[in-house]
Amino acid sequence: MFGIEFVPDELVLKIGYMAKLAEDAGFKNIWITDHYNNRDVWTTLAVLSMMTNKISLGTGVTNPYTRNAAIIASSIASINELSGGRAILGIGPGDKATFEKMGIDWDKPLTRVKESVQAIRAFLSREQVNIAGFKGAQMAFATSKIPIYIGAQGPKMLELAGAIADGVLINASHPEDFKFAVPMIRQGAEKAGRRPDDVQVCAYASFSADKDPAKAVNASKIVVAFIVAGSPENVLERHGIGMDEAKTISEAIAKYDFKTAMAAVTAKMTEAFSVSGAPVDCRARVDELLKTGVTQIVVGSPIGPNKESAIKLIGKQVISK
Ligand code: F42
Repeated sequence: MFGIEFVPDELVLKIGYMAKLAEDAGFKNIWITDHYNNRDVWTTLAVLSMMTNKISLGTGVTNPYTRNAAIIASSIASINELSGGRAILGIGPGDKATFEKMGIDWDKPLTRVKESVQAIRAFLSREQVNIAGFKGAQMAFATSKIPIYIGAQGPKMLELAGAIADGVLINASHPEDFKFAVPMIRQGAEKAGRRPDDVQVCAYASFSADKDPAKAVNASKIVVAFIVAGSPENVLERHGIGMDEAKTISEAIAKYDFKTAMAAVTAKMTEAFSVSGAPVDCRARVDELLKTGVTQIVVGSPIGPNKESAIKLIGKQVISK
């Protein structure tokens, strides 16, 4: 199954137009990112609810620091009502870098995600909520069941997702990263007495497709540069990338010198941190990912050098293959 990520960094109506293209191209799920400096995720999902008919619509991902869990429950239930039962909640600990700029203290992220998911589930079942700091709060309207997916990278967060979530969204594009992550998710599920197969595993990948493979790879470079700059040492090591190479990129990004950052992105880096190339190359990588236990491929930024034509191309030559 294929999903697609949209970053609301352009007009919400434009995203609505691309969402409809994605639905017609055969994607089953749309994930909208949540960062304070882009358009609002809930406004975007409301518009998408009206502009699409059958595709599932999710936050990919919201967090319990910038949004209170009761408000998240109310918002996702509203989207579920508006879309005719198509809502999925994606929630994660949030983005450390943006929190620092907002003056938000990233206190106990694992615990916070765990308790928030439990509270949101209780809110959606219209229970009186007395956990996670709530004192008897309760929703005034009912909703049908909404799946909850957790955005996770770290071992403990992956295990938590296996224990309590309906699915996991993992920001990675290479099979080696899933060989590391999938056993942790399964272990979390088993420890919690669940069936590991009941937890969906989504590869939230940096994806770039074009008929011209060189153009596709080139379009992925800026996204790959940011991933390399933000990756922990053990992840870089897993892919044979040196700390010195990563440092050149992160120093250039810190100076907003994106030209230097992109020039320092090597073929090894695009191979490790993106699914990019001609449709046939992308399909080959998709098949490798599916073999590791991945159940949904999320086509993430940049999608391609030209988003609209890439959505159609992926529909015809990757999804339907
Ligand atoms: N973040 C956003 O803000 N917006 C988005 O739109 C977004 C999309 C997205 C999509 C997929 C995805 O996988 C991630 C995405 N993210 C997005 C990023 C996400 O919110 C997280 O930043 C990212 O997943 C990294 O989280 P992580 O899994 O690495 O978890 C962090 C918190 C971590 O350090 N985890 C550790 C681990 O091993 O998993 C555990 C930390 C721990 O145990 N902490 C203890 C606790 O209780 O929290 C406290 C320990 C102590 O000493 O205090």
